[in-house]
Amino acid sequence: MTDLFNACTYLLDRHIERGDGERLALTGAQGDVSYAELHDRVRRTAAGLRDIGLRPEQRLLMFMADSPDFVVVFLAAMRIGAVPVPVSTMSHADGLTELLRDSRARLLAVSPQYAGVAAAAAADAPELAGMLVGGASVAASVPVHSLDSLQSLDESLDESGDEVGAMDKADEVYPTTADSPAFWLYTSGTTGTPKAAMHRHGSIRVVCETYGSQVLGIRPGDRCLSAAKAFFAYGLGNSVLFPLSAGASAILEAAPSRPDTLAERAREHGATLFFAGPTFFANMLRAALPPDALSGVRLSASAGEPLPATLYQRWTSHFGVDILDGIGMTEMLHIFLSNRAGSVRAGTTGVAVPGYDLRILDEEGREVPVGTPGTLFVRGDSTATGYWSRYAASRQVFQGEWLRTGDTYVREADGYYTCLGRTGDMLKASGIWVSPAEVENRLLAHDAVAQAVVVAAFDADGLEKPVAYVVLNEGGAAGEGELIEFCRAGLPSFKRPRRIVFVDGYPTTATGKIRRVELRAMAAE
Ligand code: 3SK
Repeated sequence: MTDLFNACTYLLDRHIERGDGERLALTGAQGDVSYAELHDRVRRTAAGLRDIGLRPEQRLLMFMADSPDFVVVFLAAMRIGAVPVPVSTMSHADGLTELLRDSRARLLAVSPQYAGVAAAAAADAPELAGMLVGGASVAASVPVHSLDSLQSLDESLDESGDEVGAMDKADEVYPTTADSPAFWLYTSGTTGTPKAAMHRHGSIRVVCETYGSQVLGIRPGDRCLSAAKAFFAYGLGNSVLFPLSAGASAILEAAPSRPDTLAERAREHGATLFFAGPTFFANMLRAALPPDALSGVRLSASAGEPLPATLYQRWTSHFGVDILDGIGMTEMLHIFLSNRAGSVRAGTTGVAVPGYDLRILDEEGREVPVGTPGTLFVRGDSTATGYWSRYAASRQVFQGEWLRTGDTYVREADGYYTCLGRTGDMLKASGIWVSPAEVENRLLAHDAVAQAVVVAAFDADGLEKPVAYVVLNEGGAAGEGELIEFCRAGLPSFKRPRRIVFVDGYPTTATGKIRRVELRAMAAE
């Protein structure tokens, strides 16, 4: 018989069984929650979810801010074999309706600040049977349950002395195995319609025992603070899976991430691990935070996009904290290629995380030699089982044991991997492949440049040429001609941008990735 395994008990009950219930699990503006309290709230919520009719494998869409309630609902749903689906809290009502309809969710759990948007979205979701709202009440087209009363349901039963019902019932963990469906995460990449990557209970243990334990070295005394929110795979690992797997603590911040507020949270709550992406790291420098703003942090991690070497150097020398740049994917749940503490090579994504295999293939599917660019493929046990109801897209991405990342990479002789951009973002200038990342890195080496994104645009002859969108540093001054000359001086001339467009920021996806496709369209106008 296959062994039973439930990700909720893996993340939570183990600490209680070891007598570590008094340890701090969650902290932040909404207060402290110990492992024992979290365990209790999760068990009550699990029983409450069952009572209101949520069944194994049914989806519960979570439109929730980073908060103790987020963690409780996510774990409680998995405990009863249901499938939580955290989605971006930046969605508008029509986007949320699309996700409700696509996932055919039975329940929608909402933080009070999003109840209005959620109620509007619910009106057009025929499979939805109820809403679960923390705190506030809201009028909706489906029955609305309060998260607080759901958690107190079993308390009243307990008091009545009914020992067989109440907490015994709350203790029932649905008999899942490592392969049972656990949770979904939507991804649309930088283009395209949202697709739900379906993850197994076992994937959670895999990422915790590989990247969490062997790269971050996460331990009970750690306090994790993430600029990426928990509805995003990167944030879910950083703020929920890794800290709970290790008996460590998560610092949760419901408000949108801003450099000043996160620095304040880091100080207030003693962050030791800090997670963000390159744009956030650049914004921290622009916010002119003092060098000791992250003095308690032992390590930072970056993902989402490649971290340019110059940004790595500026940030680490200002804050005195190292950054491990890595790459993950929603489809792989978390980071599978990363730099390691003590052997960072700035500008690279490092080496394979233990437990993952990598290969780089050319357009004909042949492995390329060292130093030759190609598309990166990854293999590992945290791979999603596929996309929900997307057969063609699943076949393109999940290729047997291997997953096609869609990123162009090159492996150097020393084994380090360097990202050259999304496979579709590479451009050909003068008939030679140009990596946008290489031109961006050159621009970033200029003192006046804070951020740079290079895309392909056609020139007057209909030939593809690089165009750069540049954000200048606070007080930085540089003209178009100067930056083009700066690139010509540091790169083969054909790689220099032919045009520089100065901007204040970039169009981004819900998870903060730059929408290059939009910049390409702008460059073509
Ligand atoms: O974008 C990434 O690099 C990433 C990292 C961790 C988990 C998920 C993603 C998409």
